[in-house]
Amino acid sequence: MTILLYDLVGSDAGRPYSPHCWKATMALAHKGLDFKSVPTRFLDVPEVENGASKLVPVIRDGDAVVSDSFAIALYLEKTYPDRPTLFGGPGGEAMARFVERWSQATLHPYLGAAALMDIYERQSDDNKTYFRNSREARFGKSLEEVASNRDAGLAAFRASLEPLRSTLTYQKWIGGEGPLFCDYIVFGALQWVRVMSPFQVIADGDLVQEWFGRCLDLHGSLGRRVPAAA
Ligand SMILES: N[C@@H](CCC(=O)N[C@@H](CS)C(=O)NCC(=O)O)C(=O)O
Repeated sequence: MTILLYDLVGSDAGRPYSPHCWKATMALAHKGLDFKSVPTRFLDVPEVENGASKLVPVIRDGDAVVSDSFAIALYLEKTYPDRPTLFGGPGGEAMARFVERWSQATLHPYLGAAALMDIYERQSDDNKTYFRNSREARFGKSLEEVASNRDAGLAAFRASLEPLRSTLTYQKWIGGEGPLFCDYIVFGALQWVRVMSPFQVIADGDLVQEWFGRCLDLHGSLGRRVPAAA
């Protein structure tokens, strides 16, 4: 049976962009499962599966409804153990949690701010109002103020990728010999910006950019089906 993935989009339904939804997309593709992305705008999220979650991604797999990207990956691993592994065992699960926390703490604040105005501009009018009000309440300042550090913060952001860059001198994937869910966690963060903003966060020639290109090539170049934002 086809799994449904409620996937965040802006005014262009063909441009899913949420970092967390991309993690779920790549996890489903990694498992080789048949799934269908359901384009979901911010204001649609409360209606998803009768209010199953305030956030997407949410998946429906038969009778099972699962929300939260990490919980979705764990669910897929448990439910489809004969498909390619997303974690490589319990130790891999625990380490993927570290990568998720690192990504949230180190990557998301800068990337979210860097793409903020582009994400805002790519919403329909009613979703723009929701986005501005909810984010300004969260940040305690205007969207424009949050986004204003983009250029000044770029060098520090690139430097903060050094643990990843250095890891990639030892191995091709964060997961080791092949990609695992930990790769998709970081991929999702960078894909968020690629899909919504023309701003170049990683320099050409950077090992991180090369790894990101390899991620874009995975699963029939799934990540490239959405062109980079122009
Ligand atoms: N921890 C969650 C975070 C999910 C999340 O933050 N989703 C955002 C989109 S990136 C969302 O649904 N936001 C809805 C809203 O802000 O109203 C996960 O990993 O899935």
